[in-house]
Amino acid sequence: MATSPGTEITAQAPSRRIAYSYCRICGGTCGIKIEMEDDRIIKVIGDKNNPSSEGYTCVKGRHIADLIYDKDRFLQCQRRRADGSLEPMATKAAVEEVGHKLRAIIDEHGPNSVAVYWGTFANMQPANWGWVAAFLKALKTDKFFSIMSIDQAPKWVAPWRVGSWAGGNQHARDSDVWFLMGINPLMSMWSNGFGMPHGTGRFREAKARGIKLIVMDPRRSETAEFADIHLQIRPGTDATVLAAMIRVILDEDLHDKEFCEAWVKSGDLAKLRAAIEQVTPEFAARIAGVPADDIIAAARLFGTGPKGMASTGTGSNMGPHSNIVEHLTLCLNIVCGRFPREGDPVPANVMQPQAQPVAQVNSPDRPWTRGFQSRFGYGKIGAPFASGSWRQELPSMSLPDEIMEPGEDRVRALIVIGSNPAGIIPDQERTVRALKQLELLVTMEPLPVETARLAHYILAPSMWLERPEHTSGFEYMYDGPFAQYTPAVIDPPPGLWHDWQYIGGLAQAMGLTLEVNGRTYAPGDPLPSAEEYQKHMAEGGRVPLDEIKTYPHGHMFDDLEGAIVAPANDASGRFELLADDVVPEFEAAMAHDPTSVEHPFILASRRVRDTMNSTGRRMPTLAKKPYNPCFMHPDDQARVGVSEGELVRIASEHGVIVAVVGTDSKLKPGVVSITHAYGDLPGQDNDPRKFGANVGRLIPNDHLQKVVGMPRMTGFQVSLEPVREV
Ligand SMILES: Nc1nc2c(c(=O)[nH]1)N[C@H]1C(S)=C(S)[C@@H](COP(=O)(O)OP(=O)(O)OC[C@H]3O[C@@H](n4cnc5c(=O)[nH]c(N)nc54)[C@H](O)[C@@H]3O)O[C@H]1N2
Ligand SMILES: Nc1nc2c(c(=O)[nH]1)N[C@H]1C(S)=C(S)[C@@H](COP(=O)(O)OP(=O)(O)OC[C@H]3O[C@@H](n4cnc5c(=O)[nH]c(N)nc54)[C@H](O)[C@@H]3O)O[C@H]1N2
Ligand code: SF4
Ligand SMILES: [Mo]
Repeated sequence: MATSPGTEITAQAPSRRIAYSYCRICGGTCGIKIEMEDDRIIKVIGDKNNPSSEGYTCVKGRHIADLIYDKDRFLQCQRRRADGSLEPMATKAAVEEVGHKLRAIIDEHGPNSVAVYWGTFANMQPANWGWVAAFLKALKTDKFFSIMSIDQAPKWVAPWRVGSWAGGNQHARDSDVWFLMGINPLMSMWSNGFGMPHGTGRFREAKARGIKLIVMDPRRSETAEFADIHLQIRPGTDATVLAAMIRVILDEDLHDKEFCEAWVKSGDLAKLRAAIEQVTPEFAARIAGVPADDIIAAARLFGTGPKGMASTGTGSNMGPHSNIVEHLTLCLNIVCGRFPREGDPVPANVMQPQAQPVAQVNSPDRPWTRGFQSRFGYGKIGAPFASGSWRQELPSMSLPDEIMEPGEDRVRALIVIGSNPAGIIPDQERTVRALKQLELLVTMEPLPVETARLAHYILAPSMWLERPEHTSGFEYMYDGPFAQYTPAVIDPPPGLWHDWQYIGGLAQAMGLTLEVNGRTYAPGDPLPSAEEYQKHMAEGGRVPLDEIKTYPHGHMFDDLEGAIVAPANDASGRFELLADDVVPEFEAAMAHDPTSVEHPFILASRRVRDTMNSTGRRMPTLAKKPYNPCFMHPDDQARVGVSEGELVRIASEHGVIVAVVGTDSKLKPGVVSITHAYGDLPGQDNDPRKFGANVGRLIPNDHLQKVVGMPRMTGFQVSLEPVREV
């Protein structure tokens, strides 16, 4: 019998295989089950057997392969020709050419003429941390910048100025109350002490266990839906509400007197109380636009505890007085004594060494006043008191000045790792103008985003599932002692390197010797393989990597014992609740009154599920629309005279953008909310329906917050008017 045409051709069945791994698009690190045909990913779903994420994934994770196979991905390194077009280059040749150019710039202008910019996807690969730290050290440059200084940098300022508790933090798992401000972990997976939520299950469990939730957010966010008390404030008014809550707690004697007596600088409690004398719940209610009774109820609920902390996210850390918001959050936790005490258990680390918590205060310090001081008035700042922290950086908002202002140590070359600064640093026009003045802009970037379109060289990296990786760097985010290792599920496109290999390669091409994880790599030395390096990184962890590898779905190491908080060995440290240099900022925050200005709307920052900052924004399988709507309450749409899908002109004190109207009835009326990292390069994005709008253009580069220069990215006044299309 003759075979029909086609049967012969398919005689060899495609080879199918299943792999387990975890998604690395956001900090959720959700377990995934990957189906492949002939080594090409055809389907990704949640891994039900992953004990951390329990099968949860979001649309981004399920479509991770679409990003990896994006038709616009750079499959080779690129060099820009004089006519502006790109030409592909062999990887090694590109690395050597860039290395030699960097060397020449440093030889002529000194190490501080070369800067490094570190972004979200540098951070999402813990392998980068050691290599970049070693690279910066070998380069001898002070010019390191990262997204942290336009993200949650007040978390670096406040604990240095107030002091920090060496005994660690309390955990939501066994707390009675938790206060979440300006954070939406159900969507962002950014947990900040609450434990990665992975869908609504964890919140339901926590609520069933009896935890009370206070959520402060101008939007009835996915997280706020679970709140016992939702303080739907005007954006930018967090500090006033926090001050009023502290006032209620002190006046009603709900604070932890013993803790304050032992650990707060003598007289500081009275000093703080005197400073908030005017900030009654009624006063805060008027500023924030919420009932005074709700502020009082939130203060009582939190103050009664007895256990549980207040924690903040970007919404609270991006406002006009963000240093003070974080300061008062810390004060609230201190006043209520919400820290583990001597003898209390602290959760176990798995792949990280277990630090010994101690029941004492690390006294305030101001490390930014020592060492390198930039021409623009900044010292270097990094995470306080974190053991092994390598980040010491300058504010993002000073990068344009560093590039554009003539001077001895002007930045002439910039190496960008996993970031899109041309799209995400506020005051986009100024940022882009600066980037265009660089002699050398090199970006490690898989996609033709704004920064890549300005770069002289693009070093094309591997992407998520093309790398072996483990979760050691995310341990602090999990709800329990979880760890997972994943091999590379597919190979990177031929010839492409991992980001950290580019760093190692650039160093070698520059003649630099790097010391990484106790090993030395001189020019010409072979770099470790990706698997070997994962092993180096796991050295010193509590559970050996080989054991972690036996659990392909990851494992909750519930048997591991945590640490016990040790008695103080130096009880002299004290928290300072209102140091002299904090007072002017504090007074300005308390004077903040958004009701006193003419413009009728306040803009709030937000994230959306479909995209990770600028990643995925024009991916039709991910983002429902290729633009970022300006979300408005239906009442506000009627007020302005616009409806969903129409265009609206948004004007701030600094700039004007045109966006497409979206509807969100969960927003506080009077507040509009729009996500960042959309739009295009200035002058190239005439169609908001195709590209969206860049919110950063509404924000001035005014270095608003002391120490880190955080700009005001939420809680600023805008006016809206319809754009009549013909
Ligand atoms: N899907 C998705 N996930 C992400 C990201 C993403 O782009 N998409 N980005 C990642 C990054 S880089 C980060 S840093 C984290 C951030 O994680 P989160 O801080 O949780 O970020 P958001 O989801 O924007 O939540 C911030 C909340 O603050 C509210 N808000 C805005 N202004 C104010 C204000 O003035 N005061 C108060 N109290 N609330 C305010 C907003 O309405 C919003 O609900 O998320 C990460 N995860
Ligand atoms: N107005 C306003 N501005 C904001 C914010 C806001 O809320 N409002 N949020 C701020 C915050 S919190 C942050 S974190 C920043 C985000 O700023 P960025 O970190 O710059 O934002 P991303 O879009 O996540 O940029 C990451 C880049 O890495 C690329 N990438 C993806 N995978 C890889 C990889 O494996 N290797 C490498 N080398 N690159 C990869 C992506 O294509 C993308 O271009 O934006 C900040 N800017
Ligand atoms: S992007 Fe989605 S699937 Fe991936 S880790 Fe984050 S929440 Fe999980
Ligand atoms: Mo961020």
